[in-house]
Amino acid sequence: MRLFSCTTPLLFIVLVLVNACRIDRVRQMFDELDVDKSGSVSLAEMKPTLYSLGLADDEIESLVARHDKNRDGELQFDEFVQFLWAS
Ligand SMILES: [Ca+2]
Ligand SMILES: [Ca+2]
Repeated sequence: MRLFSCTTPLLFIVLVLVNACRIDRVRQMFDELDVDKSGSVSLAEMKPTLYSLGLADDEIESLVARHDKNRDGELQFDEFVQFLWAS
């Protein structure tokens, strides 16, 4: 029980740091995909990367449409995070 109470705050800090690192990596990936630096990732910007993962046009368009919550045809950062979590 003592061990649990001592390690819980440490475990919490580690989990926060791990998640922060992941968000940094996701942000870096998003910024690299956002070639025109518009603040969102278009289909054209995503396709080369997703083609390299073996996805076809219809699969890419379906995936993006499913996560494009504001229906502007592009993924903003929050939509991109949801897109990655679902993939
Ligand atoms: Ca863009
Ligand atoms: Ca959008």
